[in-house]
Amino acid sequence: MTLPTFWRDLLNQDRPLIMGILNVTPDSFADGGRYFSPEAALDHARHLVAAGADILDVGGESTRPFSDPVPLKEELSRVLPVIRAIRAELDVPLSIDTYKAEVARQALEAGAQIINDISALRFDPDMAPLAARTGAPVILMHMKGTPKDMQTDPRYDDLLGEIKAFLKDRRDAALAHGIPPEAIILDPGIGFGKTFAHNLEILNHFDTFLELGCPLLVGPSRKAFIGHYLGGLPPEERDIGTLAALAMAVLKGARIVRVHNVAYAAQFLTLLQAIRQA
Ligand code: HH2
Repeated sequence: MTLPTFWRDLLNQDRPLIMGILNVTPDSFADGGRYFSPEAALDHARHLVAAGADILDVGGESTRPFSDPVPLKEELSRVLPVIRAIRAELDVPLSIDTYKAEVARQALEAGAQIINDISALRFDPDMAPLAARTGAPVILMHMKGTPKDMQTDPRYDDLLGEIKAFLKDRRDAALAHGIPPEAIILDPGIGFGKTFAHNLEILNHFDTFLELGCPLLVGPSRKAFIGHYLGGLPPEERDIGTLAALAMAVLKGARIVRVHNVAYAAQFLTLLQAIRQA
C-alpha cells in the first residue's frame, strides 16, 4: 500500500507539524462546549488553520480522566457535520479522534484522512482492517486502563520500558495488518494512566521512542500536570507551560504536536526550528 500524497508531503516537511485540537464535545476538559455547534466548530477550524495548523484533529468524545463513553450515534452526529463543513471549505488534512471503527469509517468517507485511536487499535477489532483497507495513517497511543479508570493510582515498574514495549507491540500489530511503518504514528499518551511525575519523565526521555522507527506525536496541551507544576493554573492558562513540554519533546524527536493554542505553538516552533538549524 503506497502512502497517501498528503501524508508524504507532510512527512517531507523539515519541521515539527502542528495538529490543532477541535473538540466537538460539551465536556472536554479544556474547551468543552465552546465549539459544540457545527458553526462554532467551523469557525474555530478556520482560526486554527489561519494560525498555522498542519492537521486538525476532530473529536466527538471527551476522554478526560473518569469520563464515560459516548454512544455511537451521538458521536457520529457531533463529528460528521463538522468534517463535511470543513472539507467543503478548507484544504487542511483532518484526523478523527475516535476508538470506534464505525465513527472512523464514516469520518473518512466524509473527508477525514487520518485515524487518531487512543486505544491503539485495541478497543475495536474493526479498526486495524479499516486503516489497512483505506490506507489512512493511524495514530497509536499508549494508555493504561480506560479513560474511566486510568487515573486511579497508575503504577509502573519501568515506566519508559513498559510504554515502549506497548507501542512496539501495537506497531507490530498494525504492521501485521499491512499498514506501512510511515503511516503508523506513535504517541506515549501524556496524561493517559500517568501521574504528574510520569508525564515529566516521558517528556524528558522522549527520544526513547525514536528507536521504534515511526513518527512520534506528543499531546501535553493544557493537561493537568502543567497546572500542577504551575501552582494550580486552570486549563485556559496552561498554554505557556504547554510550550515547555513541546520544546522538550520536539528537541527529543517528536514530529507532531497536538495542541489547543496553535498560534502559540506555531510561533514557538518556528523560532525553535530556526535556532536548531543555525
Ligand atoms: N489527548 C486527548 C485526546 N486525544 N490523542 C492523542 N493521540 N494524544 C493525546 O495526548 C490525546 C488525544 C485529551 O485532550 P483533549 O482532546 O483536549 O481533551 P478531551 O479528551 O477532554 O476532549
